Amino acid sequence: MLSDGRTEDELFSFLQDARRSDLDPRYILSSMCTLPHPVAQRAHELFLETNLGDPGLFPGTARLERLLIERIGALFHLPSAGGYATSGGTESNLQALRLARDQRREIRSPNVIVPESAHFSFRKACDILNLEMRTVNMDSSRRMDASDASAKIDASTICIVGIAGTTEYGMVDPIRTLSQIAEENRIFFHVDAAFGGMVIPFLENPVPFDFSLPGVTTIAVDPHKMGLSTIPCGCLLTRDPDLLSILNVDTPYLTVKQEFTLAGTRPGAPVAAALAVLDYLGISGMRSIVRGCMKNTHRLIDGMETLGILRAATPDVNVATFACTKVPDRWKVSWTRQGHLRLVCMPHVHGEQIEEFLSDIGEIHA
Ligand code: 0PR
Repeated sequence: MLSDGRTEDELFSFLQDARRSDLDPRYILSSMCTLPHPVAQRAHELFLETNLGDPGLFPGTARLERLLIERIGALFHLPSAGGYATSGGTESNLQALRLARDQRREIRSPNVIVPESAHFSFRKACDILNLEMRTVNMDSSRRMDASDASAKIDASTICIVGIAGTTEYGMVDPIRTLSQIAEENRIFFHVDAAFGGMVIPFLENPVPFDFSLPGVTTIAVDPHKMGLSTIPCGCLLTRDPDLLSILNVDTPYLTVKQEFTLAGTRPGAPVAAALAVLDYLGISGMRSIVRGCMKNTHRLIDGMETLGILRAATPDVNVATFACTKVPDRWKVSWTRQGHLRLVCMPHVHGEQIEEFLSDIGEIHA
């Protein structure tokens, strides 16, 4: 029940109590989010009340959103890409499929080709948009089997989805081959790089996954994951800067007369935060963060295998998986649908924690 109000001290001790029940991030090895970078926090605070849903009131913030899309577009080899800041991967994936569907309105029972490894957001999107989801098998490396994808395409296929950095095993699908298949069949090709989009460009040997491949139509990427931004900040990028306009609805009483976004009110704060991190760290700063995460991932795999706990995959990004069923209690880990132990080496997971984890798990597996 709503009270008659309470003192600020009382209120904040109540809030801090709740906060103390949240888990200590040092022991969280299951999350694809991380502690926001200090410049992200500072930028976020500066933009608290900004609403990108009515951009005419916040032209400065709206400019930052355009800059964020431009920066990521350039990182993805297409500075002229279109796009906007979403609430995260789920919204980006939903909007991408919506674009694909609305481009092919003449198709009566549309289907989408999605790898088995896809994030569950595709299930939600297909449900909402009334699309048939055709699931593609994995190959032995846990990447999408491109020939199975090809075999599942028919005249009612409106979209192929590839994943650059799978949620469970950290694999990058054969995006180049899928791009060719999409081009040959003239089908919309969406790349879900929600996780990998802020990792792959900063690797020593990046695999092609972006607009450098001519078949790629749209890309989802989340600054609130490896971009060290505050939550919520995802981005949907489109090769054609005008593509999103097919989703336009009239918004007669706003400062802009049409919008293509899913949400109406949209926070500017995490967008400013995402841009702040990218501009502050730059390419070399991001490379160094990604290098650290990959180093920890490889050390974790080596350390576990030395203990006799074998890897389930050799990942392309910072997700490590193992044939293992027991983990010491204080560590927060996750398990894949196939029952593998899954550990994500996010920027908040430092080398010391990896060593501590290895020593803890070594004790129970001795
Ligand atoms: N696409 C991929 C490849 C993803 O990994 C995720 C989320 C999404 C799309 C959906 O993104 P949003 O959750 O931003 O809508 N991957 C993580 C997952 O579901 C998200 C996550 C983050 C989960 C932190 C737990 C957690 O503590 O596993």
